[in-house]
Amino acid sequence: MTDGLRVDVDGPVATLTLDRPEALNALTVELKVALRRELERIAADRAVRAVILTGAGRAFCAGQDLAERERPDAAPLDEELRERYNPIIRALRSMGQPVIAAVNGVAAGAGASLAFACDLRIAAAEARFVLAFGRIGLVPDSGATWFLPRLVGAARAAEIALVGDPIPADEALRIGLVSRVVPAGELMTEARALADRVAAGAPLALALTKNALERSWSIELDEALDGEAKLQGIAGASADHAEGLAAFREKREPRFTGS
Ligand code: T3D
Repeated sequence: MTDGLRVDVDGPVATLTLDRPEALNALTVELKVALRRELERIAADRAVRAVILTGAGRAFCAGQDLAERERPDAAPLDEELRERYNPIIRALRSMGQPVIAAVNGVAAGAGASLAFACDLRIAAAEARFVLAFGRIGLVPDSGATWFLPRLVGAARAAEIALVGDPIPADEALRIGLVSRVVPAGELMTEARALADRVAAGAPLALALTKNALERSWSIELDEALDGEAKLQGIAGASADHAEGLAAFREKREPRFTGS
């Protein structure tokens, strides 16, 4: 591991750890390339049914590595976003497996955006979110302006993005930015327990659910109803649906295969 990303696959759960603790896991080109590559690889791996994204040391991720940005050969900002950041966000949103952000510490700039783009967020009590862009004269990116209003509503999103005060974990829980806050020492155990529960679900149905939730933001109710009927047709024809019915009938846990 020289690119700053640690990948651990244990049973049906892949854990991706941003691992540059000396720079609060700030995102270098190498780390972004590795993260995109691993997300795309995992998306195609049917054996992986849930993903945990976390950070090593005291931070989740401090966003763009600012030392690298000051290098004369750094790519222009818009190019860096199009070529490196946006594909990571798209990969997180398009992969069928649910992704859990285990936010162990500060999540700043694009590091906060990464957490926002995950399907579920649980945080250590010490975690905080910092929309740090304004302090360096930039606009929120990597999906932050899209995710934030959807996660916490327009008024709070505006306050977070325009005022820029750090959001501590308890506040993040209160406004719905994270769904659980746990003591730091329990974060990974909790994240794994959550991942195991997700991984026990029917993979196709979960992927379709993730897709339907995503689409719901840009369509009217009528289209959503039609869409649900279509997706239910697909899920209903799956072997996993038959297995779910059999398990119910036989009063046992289902064993889903993803087919
Ligand atoms: O390509 C592009 O630029 C486009 C994409 C942009 C997306 C973005 O993410 S822009 C936003 C970039 N991120 C930031 O502006 C956050 C900068 N960091 C901070 O504001 C603070 O470090 C934190 C609020 C995250 C944490 O504060 P604190 O007091 O807990 O820690 P610290 O002392 O500031 O940092 C500890 C070390 O990490 C320190 O190094 P040192 O002095 O011990 O050698 C610091 O320089 C380093 N560090 C923190 N953030 C970054 C970083 N090094 C490189 N890049 C960073 N982003």
